[in-house]
Amino acid sequence: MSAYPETTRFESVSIILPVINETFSLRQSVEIVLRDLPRAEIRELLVVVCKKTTPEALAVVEELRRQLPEIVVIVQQQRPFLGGALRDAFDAARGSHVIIMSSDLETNPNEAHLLVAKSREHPGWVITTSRWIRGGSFTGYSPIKLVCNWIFQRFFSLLYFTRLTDMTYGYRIFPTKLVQAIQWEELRHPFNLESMIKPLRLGVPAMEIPSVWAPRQEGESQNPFFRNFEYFRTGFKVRFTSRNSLLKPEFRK
Ligand SMILES: Nc1nc2c(ncn2[C@@H]2O[C@H](COP(=O)(O)OP(=O)(O)OP(=O)(O)O)[C@@H](O)[C@H]2O)c(=O)[nH]1
Ligand SMILES: [Mg+2]
Repeated sequence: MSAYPETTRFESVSIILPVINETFSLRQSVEIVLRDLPRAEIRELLVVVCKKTTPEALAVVEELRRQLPEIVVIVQQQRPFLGGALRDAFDAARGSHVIIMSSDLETNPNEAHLLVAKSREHPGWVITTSRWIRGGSFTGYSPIKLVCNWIFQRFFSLLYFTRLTDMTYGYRIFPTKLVQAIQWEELRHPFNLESMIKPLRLGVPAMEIPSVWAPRQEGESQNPFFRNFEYFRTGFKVRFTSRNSLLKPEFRK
């Protein structure tokens, strides 16, 4: 049985915003979280950029850094893809907690303060969002994607004996010490699933709050549809790996 480092207090949050082609969506995401969260509780906004980030998006990132120099931290990602971006930001985070979200408005920024509110009540838990529970919804999701999503969710909840209903949706808050102790492997979008199932297998408590999903209005996704099937490989691998190997070597028993 491996013990993960526990967190007993909420102090502040590092909000991770990976950016490729978002301009007004990124600006709006930042405005909304600043409006809804007490400034003293925002440790930093970790804006993650890479070689693929467009000049228009970089201009907005730079403008935000000039306007909010004390909280905007630009992370130049070293590892590739979305999982790489989030993992690099985990390493940089200094708040007691981290939120992973998108900057394309598909993870509704109006809900970030609700994640923080639950995290204050349960600082040691992973608080995650679901579009499938009461109060959550999908608008403008293609019917085929919706059916596949439902099947994926049922499959993963059975595989992990959990009541969670939306484990592939990457919008959640974690204790920073936890994510810095886990041995992450995924570099692409299946990181969204890995970041839920590794805490689950370690025995970290988790709960969901509802989320209202709407499609992005600018730019396009970095995740072609067929790649969604790679989530199964991640799901199986993590389910049957030894629990001890889920943590970085220095945290293993
Ligand atoms: N820095 C960085 N950001 C990324 C990378 N890949 C995706 N992002 C950003 O991460 C967020 C989520 O990525 P999307 O490609 O929209 O993925 P998604 O919405 O989960 O995928 P779909 O549901 O398939 O559309 C967006 O704000 C992207 O711009 C990456 O390699 N590096
Ligand atoms: Mg998206």
